[in-house]
Amino acid sequence: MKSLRIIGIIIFLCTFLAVNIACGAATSTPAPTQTNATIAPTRAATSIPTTAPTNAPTDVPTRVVATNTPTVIPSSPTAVPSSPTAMPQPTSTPVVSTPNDSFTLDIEPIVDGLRRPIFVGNAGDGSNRLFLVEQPGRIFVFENGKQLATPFLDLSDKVTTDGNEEGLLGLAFHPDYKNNGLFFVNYSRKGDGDNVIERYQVSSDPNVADANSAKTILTIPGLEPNHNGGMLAFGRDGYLYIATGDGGGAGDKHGTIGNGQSLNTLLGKILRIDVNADTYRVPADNPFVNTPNALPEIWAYGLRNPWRFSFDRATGDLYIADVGQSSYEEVNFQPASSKGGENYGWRIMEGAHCYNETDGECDTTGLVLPIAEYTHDLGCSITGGYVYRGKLFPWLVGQYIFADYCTGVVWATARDANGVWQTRRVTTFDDTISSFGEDELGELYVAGHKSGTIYKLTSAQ
Ligand SMILES: [Ca+2]
Repeated sequence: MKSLRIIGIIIFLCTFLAVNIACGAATSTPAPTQTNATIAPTRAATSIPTTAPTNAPTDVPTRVVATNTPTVIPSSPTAVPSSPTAMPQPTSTPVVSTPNDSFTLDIEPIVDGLRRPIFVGNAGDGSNRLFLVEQPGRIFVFENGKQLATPFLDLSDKVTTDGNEEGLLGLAFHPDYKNNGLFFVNYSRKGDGDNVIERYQVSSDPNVADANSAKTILTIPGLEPNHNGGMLAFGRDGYLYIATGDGGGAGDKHGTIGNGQSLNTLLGKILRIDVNADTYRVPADNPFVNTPNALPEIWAYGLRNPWRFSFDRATGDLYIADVGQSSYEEVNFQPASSKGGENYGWRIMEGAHCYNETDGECDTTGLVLPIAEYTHDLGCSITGGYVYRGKLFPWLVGQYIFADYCTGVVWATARDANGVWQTRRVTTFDDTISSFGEDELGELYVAGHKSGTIYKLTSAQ
């Protein structure tokens, strides 16, 4: 299971979720020691996997680089007070276990034969079914230990996969799905590559969605084929959170300050909207509702390609894994008490390091640094996971699990007794990890992108 892959393929794999120039960079410097958020490299670059995947991607982004700040036209949002459906509150006090180095994680395949799976989700309706998302556009139900033959939804005709990072990228079920049957998808649209957030409803068959129920909620210009973000998730406040990439290319060379730092574009952000109406609304307490020339949908900014984020189901804390440029992959944290508006730094910083230094200056005032980062000596593209709140592994409870797409290295992050974030490497998975997923009980799953396999997380001692 732990065989090695050729280092050359790392450069190739980088185009997925990461950046075109990200992975080949051999100039990464060792992580500095002044921040306790830094993960010290624990293995040399020479231990990067050395076995080539058999179906390496062939699609290369070809669209022209945009040189101007894009014009973003949201579908007539209005900042009005609203009454979102509240998520259930946690019933137990969150517990962070003490890391125990005698335990490690493993994965056990439960489904194979999928086409480039990129997400595993659940409907929160008490069925504990899993919903397996394929990048080319299909969603399958996994129930009672089996994948159902008929897709839950097939968006293949709408979704483009021209770019390696394009496709059906995100899925989230409405907090009241059990009663209203509504769910949301995020995909790259065929034709123009724009990112579309669309609402659907289940049919009279609980295992098949009504393909004709599509309602477009929000369209975000895709600019270039890479950096599309993709993640959708509902917070405990009942609002839909959306991850958007910085518009693509490399270095966020859009406009004068880049899209990540511009409050005038939806790109390079976490957005927060109220979808309890056919036309989405902007929550009145979004951080930039009253800021001139700022788009009110923005919840947090300064992000490059926050492919996967998640809420801790016990605390409501938000973890955002942001794919780096050439040197650093990072995990960002936002406590549940946050009022939003955090600037996570990109393109001023990459991880905890100055990136876009103009005339030798790097103004880091007000920027929120990551709680963990790793260099490209250890991988090429971060895949954010979840804070474990399941029952199978008491030793893992309260720890945030994430991985690297290229190397399969998996880490766990949590605060120690002094409140300092500590990150340790827990294992290495022999697959390209495109996403984690959570079932209704809080157990975790892993999507193997190239292999087409879904795994359940298991523990080994
Ligand atoms: Ca950052």
